[in-house]
Amino acid sequence: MPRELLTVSAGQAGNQISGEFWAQLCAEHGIRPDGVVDDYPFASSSSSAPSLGSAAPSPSSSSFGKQQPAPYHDRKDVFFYQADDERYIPRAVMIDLEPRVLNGIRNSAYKNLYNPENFYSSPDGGGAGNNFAKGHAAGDAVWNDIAEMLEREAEGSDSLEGIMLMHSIAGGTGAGLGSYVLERLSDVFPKKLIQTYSVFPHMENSDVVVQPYNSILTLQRLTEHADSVVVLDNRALASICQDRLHVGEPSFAQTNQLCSTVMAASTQTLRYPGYMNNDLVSIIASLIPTPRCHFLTTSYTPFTSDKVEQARAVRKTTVLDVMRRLLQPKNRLVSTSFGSDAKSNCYISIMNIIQGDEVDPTDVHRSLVRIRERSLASFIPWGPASIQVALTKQSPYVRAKSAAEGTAPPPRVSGCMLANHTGIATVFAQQLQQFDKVRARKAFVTEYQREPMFEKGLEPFDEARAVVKELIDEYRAAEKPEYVDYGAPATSEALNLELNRLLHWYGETRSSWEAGCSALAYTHSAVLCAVATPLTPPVNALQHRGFTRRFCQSRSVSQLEI
Ligand SMILES: Nc1nc2c(ncn2[C@@H]2O[C@H](COP(=O)(O)OP(=O)(O)OP(=O)(O)O)[C@@H](O)[C@H]2O)c(=O)[nH]1
Ligand SMILES: [Mg+2]
Repeated sequence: MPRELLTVSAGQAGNQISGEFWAQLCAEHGIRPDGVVDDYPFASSSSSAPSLGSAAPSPSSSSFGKQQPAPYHDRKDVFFYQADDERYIPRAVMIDLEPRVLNGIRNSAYKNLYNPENFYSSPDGGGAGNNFAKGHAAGDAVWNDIAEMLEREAEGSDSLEGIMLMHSIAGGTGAGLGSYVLERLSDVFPKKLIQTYSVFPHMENSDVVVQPYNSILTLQRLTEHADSVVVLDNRALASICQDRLHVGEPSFAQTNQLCSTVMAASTQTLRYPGYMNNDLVSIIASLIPTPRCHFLTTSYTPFTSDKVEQARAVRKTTVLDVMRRLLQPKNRLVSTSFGSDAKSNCYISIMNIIQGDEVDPTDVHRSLVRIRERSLASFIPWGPASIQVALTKQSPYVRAKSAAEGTAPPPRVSGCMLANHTGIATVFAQQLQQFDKVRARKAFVTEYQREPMFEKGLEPFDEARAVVKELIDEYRAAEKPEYVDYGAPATSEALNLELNRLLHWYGETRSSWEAGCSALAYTHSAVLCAVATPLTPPVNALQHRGFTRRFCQSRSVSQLEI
């Protein structure tokens, strides 16, 4: 059964990244900018036919209709649905309070891809002027229109699994209206997973003076209303462009291509599924131990870009090289390797998604041994340290297209790491520090006081600050063994309540949850799980504490404890 996803993008950054993301998905699923499945030259040139390994036999020319379905095993329906004329349409809703960016998408090469009913730009078109409170207030006026689009898309799906919000946290629309949408989503879709891809501002090179206010107000909502937040940090994106791709002043088009590459790779196991990690809940649940610590960092290697000349070069890639590079801070899309407490920073969890058609599982095992020997990753002291590895196929469409067009082929092996890393607290702490500076001076608050949220005073700033401070404290506490008892419910009644809250959080019933867990424990092959080891005492302690069992279980069966 397909587990579909719906994307919602808000504001300039959100919509520009969304545009790139959908272009990337089209390329990876062989869908043309008008939604028609492309006639790829798989059959005409056997030398350019993608090698898919034994699981996917080489297609015969007769088996190639327009849909080219079976041999490629791609799930277009996770993100797209088909119109009556069989064109593929993105399950995407795009909203903005000013028309410029959406008009750009409406006039782009992909103008016929999207459902025109799924664009919402505010009729008065002024934007939220970098003011969270203004964007949030606009929510009341525009919510009915947005909710109608979302409900229509949800009703048109067989089994919608989740909603992905793309936005920046520093402006007015993506931050304020995006937060409003987040707050309402959990009412309208209480059982759906809510994941966000949130652009964090470049701290030293900020183009928005009131960014700290907007960021802290948004971080509060991301903490309280999202199940998982993938942090895309503009500072890290800029330094990857500078250091790895040799671009002095990267454009948003270039940084957004990095974002879309990582976003596509992080959903690769859903779109080219194997036995495990083929729905969002299984990915999120094994990375996130407690509801609040749900901010994920990503790394990717090797970055290539058709928008950057130097990044077109091909080099030799191996599994070990990819897995080693994924642990290097310079390949992270979050700048976490700084700050006085960098030494105590550690991983709570790691999932590596390795893409390659001929990856030898023993190479993965060897790489993990090497990572352990060299102590390349330090883990939390309160649970088993393990790296989960998911192997996936590369998109055959991308390879076939590059072969047909004579352009550089995609790397033989590439990797994306999703990680829960305590260093993320440093990013929040820096935001808080900047916030405290402007808040102490009450700088620029009059613009906010004009909006309903602040008409009774500036308390909403302080409430947001308190939530972000607690989040930082919890991530820092997670670096110590005593975290197992952090905020532990005092009575068994409270523990039960907490447990039920966690169950609700995954939108699952207790029995399917338990069943899912045992299925997870005994499924092997796809992720190369080692034989399940008995739960170690710390895992039992975590379960007792009410940590999500899937998190605990996935750690006890993952490939190798390091
Ligand atoms: N990575 C990336 N960041 C962007 C992009 N566009 C804007 N930003 C960053 O996003 C923040 C500003 O948010 P925007 O998305 O422009 O603002 P908005 O949500 O449209 O809100 P208003 O225009 O104020 O109504 C700044 O930190 C920008 O540097 C983009 O295309 N990519
Ligand atoms: Mg804008």
